[in-house]
Amino acid sequence: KDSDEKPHVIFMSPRGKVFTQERAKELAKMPQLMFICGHYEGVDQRVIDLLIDEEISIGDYVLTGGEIPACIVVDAVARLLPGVLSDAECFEKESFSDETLLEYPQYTRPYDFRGRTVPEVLLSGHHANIEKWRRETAEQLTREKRPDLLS
Ligand code: 4G1
Repeated sequence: KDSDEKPHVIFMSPRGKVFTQERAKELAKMPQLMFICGHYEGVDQRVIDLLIDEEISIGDYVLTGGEIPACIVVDAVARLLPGVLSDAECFEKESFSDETLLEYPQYTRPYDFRGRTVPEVLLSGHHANIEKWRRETAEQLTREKRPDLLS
């Protein structure tokens, strides 16, 4: 966007609050973002004190730098901006952007892979049944693997 707008300055740091989809949505509304990252060591404390608007972390593990965390934030924010996703991706985002659920399993060709076949309902052409199968499978998968997402 217009480069004359004051950027919201983000310092990527393990000291920050952990990045979430909620934060991504808020950042997507800002006219311009700027990322500051440490590498090997941190960043001069005066830069942190005087220049940054917020600190964000992507999680608790030791890294060599904040550049990859910044790329992760950029990726999550960019896909929320108009014109970034293709029509197909956009449709998928709308039709199943529950975001509180894991994604349902995907199948492509061939029909039979090492004896494992594609679920019949997906080949039926019955779109309401396909939708129902996807929702139910996504819910079951989320309950099994990430029950924390359901609360
Ligand atoms: C103490 C992880 C240090 C790391 C505790 C997530 C990690 C930036 C991130 C570190 C960084 C923990 C992040 C650590 C990051 C200076 C340069 C900081 C790299 C640096 C859990 C090294 N999300 N890590 N320190 O990794 O920048 O954003």
